Amino acid sequence: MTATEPRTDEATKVTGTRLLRKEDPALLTGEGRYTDDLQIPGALHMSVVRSPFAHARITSIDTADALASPGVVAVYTGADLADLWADQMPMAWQVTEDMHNPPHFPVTQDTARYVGDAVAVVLAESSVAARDAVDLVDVDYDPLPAVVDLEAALTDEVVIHESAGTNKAYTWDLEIDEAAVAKAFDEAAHTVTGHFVQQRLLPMPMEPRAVACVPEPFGGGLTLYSATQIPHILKVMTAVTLGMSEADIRVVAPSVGGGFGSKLEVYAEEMLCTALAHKLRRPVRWLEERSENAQATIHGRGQIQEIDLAADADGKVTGVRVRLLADMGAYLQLITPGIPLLGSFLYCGVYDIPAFSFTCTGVFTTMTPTDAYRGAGRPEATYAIERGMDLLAREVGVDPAEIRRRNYITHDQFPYTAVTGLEYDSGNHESAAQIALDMAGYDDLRAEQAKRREEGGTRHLGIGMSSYFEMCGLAPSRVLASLNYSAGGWESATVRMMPTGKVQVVSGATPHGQGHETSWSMIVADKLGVSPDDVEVLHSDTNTSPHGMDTYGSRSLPVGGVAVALACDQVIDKAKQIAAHQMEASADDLELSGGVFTVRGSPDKEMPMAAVAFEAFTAHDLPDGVEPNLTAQVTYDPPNFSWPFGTHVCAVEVDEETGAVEVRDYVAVDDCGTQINPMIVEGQVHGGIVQGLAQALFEEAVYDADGNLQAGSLAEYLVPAAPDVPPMRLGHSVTPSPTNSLGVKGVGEAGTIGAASTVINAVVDALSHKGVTEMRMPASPLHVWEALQAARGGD
Ligand code: PCD
Repeated sequence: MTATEPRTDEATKVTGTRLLRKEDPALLTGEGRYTDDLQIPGALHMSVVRSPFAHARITSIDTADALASPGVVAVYTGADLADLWADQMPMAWQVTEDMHNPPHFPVTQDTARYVGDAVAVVLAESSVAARDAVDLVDVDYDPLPAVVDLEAALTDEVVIHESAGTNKAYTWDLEIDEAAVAKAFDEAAHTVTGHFVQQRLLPMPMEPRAVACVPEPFGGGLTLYSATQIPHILKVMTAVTLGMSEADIRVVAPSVGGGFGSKLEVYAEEMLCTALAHKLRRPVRWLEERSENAQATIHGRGQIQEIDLAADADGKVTGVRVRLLADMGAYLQLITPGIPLLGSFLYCGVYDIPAFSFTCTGVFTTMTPTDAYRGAGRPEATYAIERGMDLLAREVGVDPAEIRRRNYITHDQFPYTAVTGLEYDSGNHESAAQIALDMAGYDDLRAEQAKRREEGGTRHLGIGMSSYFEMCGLAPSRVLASLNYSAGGWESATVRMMPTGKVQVVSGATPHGQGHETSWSMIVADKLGVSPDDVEVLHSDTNTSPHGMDTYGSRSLPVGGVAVALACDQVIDKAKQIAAHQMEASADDLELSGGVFTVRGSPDKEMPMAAVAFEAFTAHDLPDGVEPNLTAQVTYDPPNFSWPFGTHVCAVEVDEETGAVEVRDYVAVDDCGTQINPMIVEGQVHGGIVQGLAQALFEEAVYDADGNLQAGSLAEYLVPAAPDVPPMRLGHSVTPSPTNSLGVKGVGEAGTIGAASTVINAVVDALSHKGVTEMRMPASPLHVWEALQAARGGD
C-alpha cells in the first residue's frame, strides 16, 4: 500500500492486527547492533576488581603487578578516582525526609559491602589483558561480619554504613485511617494472616550490561553507549555525577537484549567509562561477564511480607493490614527504596476493601543492591493479597473462586476510588475471571480433584487462580511528586510527515525488546493513512530524541504511544488547514479517511495527505499564518495510571514422593484495553508469565550466611528452559481505558504480576488435604518436601 492509496478505516485498519514486528528481521539475522558489537578504534577495555567478601575493610591495595602486566594502561583504586565525582551515585527516590542514602561511589573508597562491590578498575589495550590483570591487583581485606538476614540486620549489631549509624534505611507508612483498620479487625468474623518471603531474583537478560564511552573529536563532548532502558535519565544523571554540562554528553542505547527492569538503572560502570574516557581522552569500554551480571547487576524482589485480612461472616473483606521488610542490599540504586512503595497501592488487589494500612521498612544488608525487576513491587503485592484470599477462602469454607467473586470491585463501580486514594479507570473482573475459569474447565478440575482425593495416591492435582491489577503507565507527574520521586512521568513524541508522504516519528520511549517501532508505526498508519512500512521510528539517542522519560513500568504505550497519537492529531489539524486552503473549502467540512481529505458535499474534491505534505514543504501557497512543514511535537503527561487487569488459572500436579511440580495447564485472561498489536501483546504476556512462574518454581538468588551468592551462575540459578514452560492458553477481554484517546493500557508486566501467586495457590491447593497451608517460593522439590514434613508435624 502506498501513502496515497485511499483506504476505508475499518476494513484496512492496521491497529488490532497481528502485524509481524518490523524490528525482527534484523534481530533474527544477526544484524542487531548491540553495544559490544560497536567497532571502536583505539578503545581501552575496562575490567573491574570486585570484592570476594560480603563485608570487609580494605586495608591496602597494591597495583604494581597489575600495572606491569602486558597491555595494561592504568589501574585505579577508589581513592585514585575520588576527585572525578561531583556527587555520589544517583538515587532518585527520597521516600522519607529522614531516609538514609549513605555514600555510594562507582568504586568503593574504604569498605566493601557486598560480594562484587567494585574495589579497583583496570584499563588495558584488550579485554583479555584487562581481565588477566584483575587477578594481579593485590587487595588486603580485613573481613567484617556479613548481614544477610533482614530481622538480624535491624538489630544493628553490625552496622553496614557508619554514616547512617543503622541498617534501617527508612520506614514509610501509607497513612490512611488507622482507626478504621482497627475497627475492621475488632469487628471481624474472620481474620487470617499470611507470612510470605519474596526471594531475591536475578533479572538475567540475555544481553548482559555493556558500556562504551567515546570522546568525540574536535571538542564534541562524549558519546556514552550503554545497554540501558533509560538513555535520557542516564544523560542527566551522568552530568550531575560527573559535574559536567549536559550538553557535553550524548547517550545512545543501541539494540538492547532485554532489561526487565535491571537496566532501569544508572550503574557504576557507566560512570566509570565516561569519567575515564573524559580523563584520558580515549574511548573506554566494558562488557559484563555473566557471573558479574549475577553479582553486580541489581537483584529483584527481596521482601518479607506479613498481611492480615479481616472479613465479615460471608467472607467479605473489611480490612487489610500489611507490614513489609524490604531488602535494599548494600546501597541504594536509582529507585531501590521506591519499589515497595510502588507495590503498596496494590495490596488491596482487585477488591472493594474499605480499610487499609501499610508500613514498610527498608533494610540495608551486605548483598547486591535490589531495584526494579519486572513488575517492581506489584507482583509482590499481588502475591500477598492473592495468597491471602486463598487463606481466607479456606478459613470461611468457600471456594477460592467464590471468595473472590464476593469481593471484586464490580464493573459498575468504575471509575473506582480506592481506599489508597488512587482512581482505577475501568475494569471488569467478574467477567475476566469467568472467562478464565471457563477456559480452564474449573468445575471439571474440581470434580477431578475430589475424585482423585477419594481414590488416594501420591500425585495430587492442584488448582490455583489469581486476579490482578497492573497499575502501569507510570505515571501522572503530580502523583510521582506526592511520592517524592524526583522526575516526571510524561512522554514526548514528534511526528513529521516528510515531503514524499513518509512519516518520521521521534519517540522518547526506549524499547529494548517490546517492539515499539512496530506499535508506533501501526498507530501512525491508522491516524495518517499510510502504510506502517512508510513510518520510520527514531528513538534511544538523546541527540535525535532530546526529550524522553524512557521505558519501564509498562508506560511506553499508554504514555509514549498516546503521545504519538496526539502528535498525529496535531499534524492532521494542520494538514486540514492547508488542504482546506488548497481546495477552497472550509476546514470544518473536511474529512480524513484512509489518508485522503474529502469535502463534505463536494464529492469531486479530494486531496491526499501526502500532497498536503508536499505543499507544506514547498510552502508556495500556504494559508496566512501557517508555518511550513507538517510536524508536531507533543509532551503528554497522563491524567491517571492505566489499570490493566485479569485472572490467571492453572492446574498443577504435585508428586508427593519426589516433590516435583508439573504445571499441567495455564490459562491467562488479560485485559489491557485496546490492543494495538495482539501478537505483541501475547508475546508480552507469555514472557511475563514465564518470569512469574520462574519465581514460583525455579529461581532464587540464594546467599549463604557469609554473604556469598550461592546461585551466581546459570548452573545453579534455574532460569526456566523451553521444556520447563507449560502450555499457556491465553484469552482476553477489552475494557478500554477512558483516560486516553487510544483506550490502551500497558501489558508489559501483567503476566509476571499474575503468575507467581496463581502457581503457588495451585501448589498449596494440591497439598491442602495433607494439611499444607504455606509454600515457600520457589516450590522446588526441597521446599515441597519441607512443607509436607511441617504439615505432618515433623521437622
Ligand atoms: N501493547 C499493545 N497493546 C496494548 C498494550 C501494549 O500492542 N494494549 C504493546 C506495545 O505497543 C509495546 C508492548 O506491547 O510494543 C509493551 O507495551 P507496554 O505495556 O507499554 O510496556 P513498555 O513500557 O513498552 O515496556 C516495559 C515493560 C517492562 S516494565 C518490563 S520490566 C518488561 C516488559 O516491558 N521488559 C521487557 N517486556 C519486555 N519485553 C522484552 N522483550 N524485553 C524486556 O526487557 Mo520494568 O518497570 O522495566 O521492571
